[in-house]
Amino acid sequence: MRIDQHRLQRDLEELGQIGYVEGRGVTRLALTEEDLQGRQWLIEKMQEAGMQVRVDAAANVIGRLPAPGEGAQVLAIGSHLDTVPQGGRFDGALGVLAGLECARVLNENGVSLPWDLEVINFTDEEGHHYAGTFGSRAMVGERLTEEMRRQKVEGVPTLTEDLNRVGLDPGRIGEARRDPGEIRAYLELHVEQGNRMESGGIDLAPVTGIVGIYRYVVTVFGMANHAGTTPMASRSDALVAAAPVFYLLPEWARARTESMVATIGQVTVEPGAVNIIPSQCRFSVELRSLQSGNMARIRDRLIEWLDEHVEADVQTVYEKDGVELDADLIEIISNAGCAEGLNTVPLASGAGHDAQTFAPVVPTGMIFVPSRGGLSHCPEEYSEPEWVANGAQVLLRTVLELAAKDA
Ligand code: HGY
Ligand code: MN
Ligand code: MN
Repeated sequence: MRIDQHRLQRDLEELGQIGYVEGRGVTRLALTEEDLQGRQWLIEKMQEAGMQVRVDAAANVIGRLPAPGEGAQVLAIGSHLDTVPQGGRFDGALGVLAGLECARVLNENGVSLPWDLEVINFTDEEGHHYAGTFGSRAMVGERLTEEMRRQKVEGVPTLTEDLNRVGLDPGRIGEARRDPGEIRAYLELHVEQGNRMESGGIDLAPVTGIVGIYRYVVTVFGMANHAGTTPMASRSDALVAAAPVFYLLPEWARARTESMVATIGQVTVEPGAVNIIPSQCRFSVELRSLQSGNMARIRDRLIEWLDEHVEADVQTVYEKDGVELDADLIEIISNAGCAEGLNTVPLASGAGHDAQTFAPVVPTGMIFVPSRGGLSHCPEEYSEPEWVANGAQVLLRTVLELAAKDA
């Protein structure tokens, strides 16, 4: 049984046009007009494939191929259609569309599985509203009420506002929760978003673990004053006070281990006028490592430095620990890759994924295919049709292998 790689390619290209702007890649920020268009496109494709489709209380789009008989567990295949600003057309989309393709092929071949098969598009994986992986965390029952009210940055609605806007009742978010015992396994196909596979000639990677991600917003305070009449010696310039952190943080990360990374991706200055000395400098701090201890030590070192040198406030956005993925699924995916004649090497993920949410409560497996030049979260993000087809075919094989095991 083979996936239809041309149909999958057409889907990726068609979906890739939604939110696409020449030279600026694809932008489908969670629950914006473009994301809603992508969702509607997916719902129609799922219905064409004979799936029952519903939208849950967290706005997750769930397509279902029911098993014969009642009370079966669910095998869930998922990822996300939302993107980062000016992103690519593979991050997230590949996992959802490959799941859809598997459902089609299984349905077309009249395969009856021992569980319901669900294909899920999770809401706001990328953290447009706040912390990311929102839809999957709602599905495992994380308490999200407080987070849903938080505004990440000026101009971006809260999740509460956006869920209301799309006709959902944020007060019923708890209804998105699924009992982990109901889910046999969660599988996610994703582009690697790094260059180890292409440069290493690796065709297919079972993912062994996903990094932890610790995120903070730091605000350093100074005092606004006239940029022309205030002597340098009597300034309290918030940007100048914060500046050493922009150099020190990466140095601290470099000094730790290879897998430790630290990023300051957003910096804003207030009041933000050319002729006013900044009174506030607010910046994001993101730490990632497979070992949570690494992140905790850098977090503590940063707080210590801030306490010693400046007047500052540190807000914890979230602290997600690293996870290991299911050993049995790693083996099944490895065997499926080898059976397809692919150079199959297990790898850890430096990117976060919805799989990270499920791994602690449900057997979870992830499959990587190469990213050209290791590029992602940018318009240049690309994976060859052959790589895409390999990943989808291994995903299908993994489903069939699990079905044979559970029959
Ligand atoms: O940030 C990440 O690692 C993921 O792409 N959301
Ligand atoms: Mn991403
Ligand atoms: Mn992703």
